[in-house]
Amino acid sequence: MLNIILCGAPGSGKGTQSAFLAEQYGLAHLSTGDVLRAEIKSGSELGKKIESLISAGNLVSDDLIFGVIERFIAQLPKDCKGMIFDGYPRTVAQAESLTELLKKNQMDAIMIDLMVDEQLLTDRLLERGKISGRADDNIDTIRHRIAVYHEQTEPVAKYYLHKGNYFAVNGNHTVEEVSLQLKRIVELATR
Ligand code: B4P
Repeated sequence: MLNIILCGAPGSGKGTQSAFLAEQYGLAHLSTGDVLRAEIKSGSELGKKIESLISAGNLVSDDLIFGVIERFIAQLPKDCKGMIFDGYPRTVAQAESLTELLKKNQMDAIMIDLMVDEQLLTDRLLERGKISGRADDNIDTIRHRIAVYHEQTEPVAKYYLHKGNYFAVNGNHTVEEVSLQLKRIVELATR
């Protein structure tokens, strides 16, 4: 089974490249951001709590995310070729619980880190904000999200680096060039 964790700062292209990898390798795609936005759209009480966190540029709780992941893994079809985790884990606690959960299911994963310069991240998110209607795609929230990323998500890269299944990709290039780099890494990792 090919399981890929795609990490990176906000706007690094996780969603964009996960769609490519899911299509290329026939993987089940889980975007925790999409699941959270769907909960907001449902208008539930939980969705309202999530909305206030996301629109302020903060992460939602590790417990809530873990429930999402458990449900996703439990409902995978028997013939599933693998999974792509898009934007998860975002904290070391999330990474530790994912390692445990995968181990319990006799699985493992490789982690790919999309590295993008800060100015480019901001430019991309502001551009996306023109059409996305997302409450977190404005300059103040973007700055806060990048700060949260440095504080809470960057240590996740070190966690996987120590585990020995870490790959970094230069995400400053065009979508097609980044996809090509990802393909090379997946082929190298699965050889
Ligand atoms: P996410 O939905 O994961 O999204 P993101 O970080 O904003 O963007 P992504 O990296 O996917 O960028 P995209 O491909 O769209 O997170 C949203 C929020 O949900 C988080 O801030 C957090 O509050 C919450 N959340 C999610 N997961 C969580 C977790 N595990 N724990 C706690 N909270 C969680 O690309 C951005 C733009 O750039 C697009 O417009 C795209 O077209 C463009 N682009 C992409 N690649 C490009 C390239 N190579 N060149 C030019 N443009 C490019």
